[in-house]
Amino acid sequence: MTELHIIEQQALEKINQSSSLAQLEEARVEYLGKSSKLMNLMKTLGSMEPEQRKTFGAEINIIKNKLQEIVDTKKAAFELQIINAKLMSEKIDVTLPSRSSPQGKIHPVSQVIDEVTAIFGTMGFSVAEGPEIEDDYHNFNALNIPKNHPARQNHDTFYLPNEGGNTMLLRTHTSPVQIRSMKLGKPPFRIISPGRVYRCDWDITHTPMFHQLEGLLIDKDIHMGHLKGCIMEFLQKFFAIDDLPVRFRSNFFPFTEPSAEVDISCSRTQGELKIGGGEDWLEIMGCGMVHPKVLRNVGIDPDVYQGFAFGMGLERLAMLKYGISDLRNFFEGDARWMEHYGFSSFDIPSLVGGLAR
Ligand code: 2U9
Repeated sequence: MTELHIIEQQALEKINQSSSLAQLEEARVEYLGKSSKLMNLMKTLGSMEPEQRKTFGAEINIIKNKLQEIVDTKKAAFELQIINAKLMSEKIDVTLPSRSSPQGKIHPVSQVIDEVTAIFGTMGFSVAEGPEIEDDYHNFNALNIPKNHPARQNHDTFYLPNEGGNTMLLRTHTSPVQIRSMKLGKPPFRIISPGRVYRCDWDITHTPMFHQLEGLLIDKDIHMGHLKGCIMEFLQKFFAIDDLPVRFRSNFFPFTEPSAEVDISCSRTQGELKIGGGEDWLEIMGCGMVHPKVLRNVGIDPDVYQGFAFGMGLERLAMLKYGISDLRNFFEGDARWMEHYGFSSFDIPSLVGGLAR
């Protein structure tokens, strides 16, 4: 047997005996690597006669390719074995129920925003947004609340340093969003504006930041009948009570005329509040027909277009619908409170999703 065939036999033996990727690699380096016996034989080709070089070179190449092919096949088999073993040990049981605790929750205010938006969405309203840092023109003047108007005192405004001669402030309501939307577009309008508002007030029923949702509808031939119908539809859907009695009580707001506060029927037995079908009334939101001066301020002719507006506090809605007693807990970020009052992010938002919980 020639030296070449001895090397071939030894290589085949070592490769076939290797029982792991590491052993196979060791065999490959020994018999096919740069300083292997096979490669050393190849280096001797240069000193051979051309004819001998041709036959011996071809022979080495055949053996080298044969060994490489066996190594490759064996390597692929080992790799497959490793993957299969990994798949078996890391098996995932897709039928296991999900763990509930590490899952975050939807804050009740976000849930209420989604629910209210869905209801007004069915009535053709879309969501408008605007800045939380405002100037006093958009927050007050345009809404018929001029300087020194007593209504400004009620708003407990956080004032900021003046900017370019403008008095700047944190918006006290989301009404400037509607002012900006009307100045930018053309009637008709059907918008709702949910968002944060700020008032310098801090006690058991007031926090310096809370959430409001206001709505505005401007079109031709709009009257209080439309306002009442829209608000009743909203309240009955939101509280999931078809025949929920709703009362409109006359009030004053500078930006609407006439204006009303809206009450829903309720009962209070032994301190427990139940919404719908009682002898008592509960104030829930405010509304009115948009003041002609406000329409003129944004360039709308009140003899052609009229409309109504409404506003509500979202924490209050969440407290009433979901039985949350303390307003201050909404902003404390206590994970236990969120675990209890929050909503699953897997819930498909629906009008009565919260009640069916
Ligand atoms: C424009 C014209 C009119 C928005 C309105 C109310 C009545 C209202 C309160 C509810 C509870 C504020 O959060 S709260 O304290 N809001 O009663 N808001 S009408 O009227 C507008 C808004 C924008 C251009």
